[in-house]
Amino acid sequence: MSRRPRPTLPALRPPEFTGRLHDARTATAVGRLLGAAFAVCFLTGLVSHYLQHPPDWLADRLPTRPVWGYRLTQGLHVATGLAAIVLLLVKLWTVYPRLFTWPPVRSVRHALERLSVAVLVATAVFQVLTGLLNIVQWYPWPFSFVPVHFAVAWVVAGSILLHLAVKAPEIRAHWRRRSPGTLELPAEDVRDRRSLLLGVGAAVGVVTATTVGQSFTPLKSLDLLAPRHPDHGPQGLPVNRTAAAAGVSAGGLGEWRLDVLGPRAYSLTLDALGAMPRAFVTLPIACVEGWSVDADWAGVRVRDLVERAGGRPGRDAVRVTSLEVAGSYRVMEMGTEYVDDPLTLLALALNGRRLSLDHGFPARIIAPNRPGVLQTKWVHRLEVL
Ligand SMILES: Nc1nc2c(c(=O)[nH]1)N[C@H]1C(S)=C(S)[C@@H](COP(=O)(O)O)O[C@H]1N2
Ligand SMILES: [Mo]
Repeated sequence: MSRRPRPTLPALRPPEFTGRLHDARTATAVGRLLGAAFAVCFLTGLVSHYLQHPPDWLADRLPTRPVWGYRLTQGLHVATGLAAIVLLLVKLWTVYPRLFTWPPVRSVRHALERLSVAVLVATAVFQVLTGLLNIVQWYPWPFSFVPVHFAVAWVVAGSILLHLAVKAPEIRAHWRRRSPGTLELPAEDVRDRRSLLLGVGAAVGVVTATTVGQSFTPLKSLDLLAPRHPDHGPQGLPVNRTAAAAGVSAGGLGEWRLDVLGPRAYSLTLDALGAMPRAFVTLPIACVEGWSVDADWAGVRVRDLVERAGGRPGRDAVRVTSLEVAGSYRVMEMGTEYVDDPLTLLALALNGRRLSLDHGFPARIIAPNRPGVLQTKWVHRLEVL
């Protein structure tokens, strides 16, 4: 009788990955697209941030042209952010086996490199997820979205730069399919990689096509997955914050007066305001949450109101206060470029009809190249600064 071999305990070994395309060439190809999406997203995010919170030296220099500038940059911000979700998932799939490298740490340099990748992955996932939830206006966290999203953007940007520096040799070696000095990759991998990249392109295409119509209105009929449709809302325009949510009710508006404070302060009833020279403009509302649409507005030029109060358009900024009881957008300041612009109105009518309560009745601001959050509704006071 032969002796059976003694069963041995399985050695503790890291898992093996036999699937293909977890290689540096695929990581580089997907990483390039992801890097481009993040770069556009970051830069357009900065534009949005500085239009909303300009430092003092910039506040009176913000350009009011092109009128659709913010609409374009914010549309791109949300579109590239959504595309980045797809690309990030694919990129993580490509590289996840490296999570199990053995031994986990080879040197101090290796440990630092892995730590930097951990920071990059965590912040990138955090950033696209909070952005996604923000466009559906769902805030299941205890912090305030805007400052945190802004701060983490810098960490993501810094981590990407560090990652590019650390991985530069690998990226260079795999930038082209046949970079000089690299091993020839198996032929079937080349074919499958092409299929993977085509699939990624198709997925990004579908996500973009079914969401971008929320701001790129020629594609609005395809807008199936975006939270907003540019046409759906009272007077043909979506509403972000309703009068009810802002604590503004029609009942309290009987006594409404517009107060214009300045060297020659005055008050106007709605009838008196309506009797002033009227201007007609077509301008978009471009919401930071990524929807935007053009509308026809009629109202009184802010410039005229300021002049009548003894202010100097082109030299004076204006503080605008809403009837809204509380909320971050109750008070807004507008730099001299906006005040002076003939397209900046205290609007009284939208798409041919008096403003509805949800769109800011009795009066609201509409200004060119300006984030939606600063197009203050239910205005009752202008202060020349
Ligand atoms: N007073 C006040 N005005 C406001 C807001 C607000 O919360 N309070 N929301 C702003 C936002 S986020 C946007 S996108 C626009 C939308 O205008 P609409 O609801 O008329 O489309 O109004 C802006 N005006
Ligand atoms: Mo908005």
